[in-house]
Amino acid sequence: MFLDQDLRPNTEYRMRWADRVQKHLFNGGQLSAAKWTARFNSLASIVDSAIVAESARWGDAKTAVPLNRVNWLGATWKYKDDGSNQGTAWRAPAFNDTAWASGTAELGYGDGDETTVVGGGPVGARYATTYFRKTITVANANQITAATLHLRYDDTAVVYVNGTEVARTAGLPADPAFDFYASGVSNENAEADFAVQPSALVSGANTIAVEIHQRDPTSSDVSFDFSLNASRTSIPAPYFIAGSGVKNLRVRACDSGTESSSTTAPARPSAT
Ligand SMILES: [Ca+2]
Ligand SMILES: [Ca+2]
Repeated sequence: MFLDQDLRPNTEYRMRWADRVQKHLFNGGQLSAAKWTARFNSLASIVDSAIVAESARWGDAKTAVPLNRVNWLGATWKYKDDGSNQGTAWRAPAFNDTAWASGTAELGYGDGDETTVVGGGPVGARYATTYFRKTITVANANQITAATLHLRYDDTAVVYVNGTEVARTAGLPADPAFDFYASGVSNENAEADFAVQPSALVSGANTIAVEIHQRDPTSSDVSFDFSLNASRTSIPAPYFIAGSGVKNLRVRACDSGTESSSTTAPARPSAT
């Protein structure tokens, strides 16, 4: 009945178990991260087209502005890629980026894996900084208990949310100048996660601003992609009853997924 538990005292069993773990979880084994990623991507490619239908079915019904495939896959970013000095104003939500170009992630140049190829200046004299901006909408930010941003970058990056720095890769000082090269730091399509304090996010519009810095003027490539995942508390927001007069409420309690029978009770909205 408890085969694994009964066998654990056996030295040979434990060794066999360790061997299997080593074989399958490491060095390209069938349960290694690389193999799982390939397996997942293979399955994702099968349902790729279905996202269009799912978006039409769910996305359009949930937002005032209909969502489309771009919202679910590569996100669209505004970017400034002319080597200009944007100072610090560009990080703020109020900054007007309508004149900036826009494109779908991954953005960058030099690797051949970019969905949007941005300008980088002359070969051998690449600009130090490329700027990216995006506005996202967050509902009920006060319910968010944890958030993590995922970054793909080359060579270094700083991320600001609503004008405040929330992540910076190694090799960059705070507030790096527009002509600052991250000397000696080489990252090729590097991937990293950064925890974001939930308090950095507000209900409504949130501005994500990212600056990518080259390591030197001769570097051939820039990469940028980004995602943000947030977790919410399971405590629902209070439900307020509007209007006047007595309302009949029908309620059900739910404990660990088990619902009670419903009951009805009169309630009167409180005066406001
Ligand atoms: Ca580079
Ligand atoms: Ca790239």
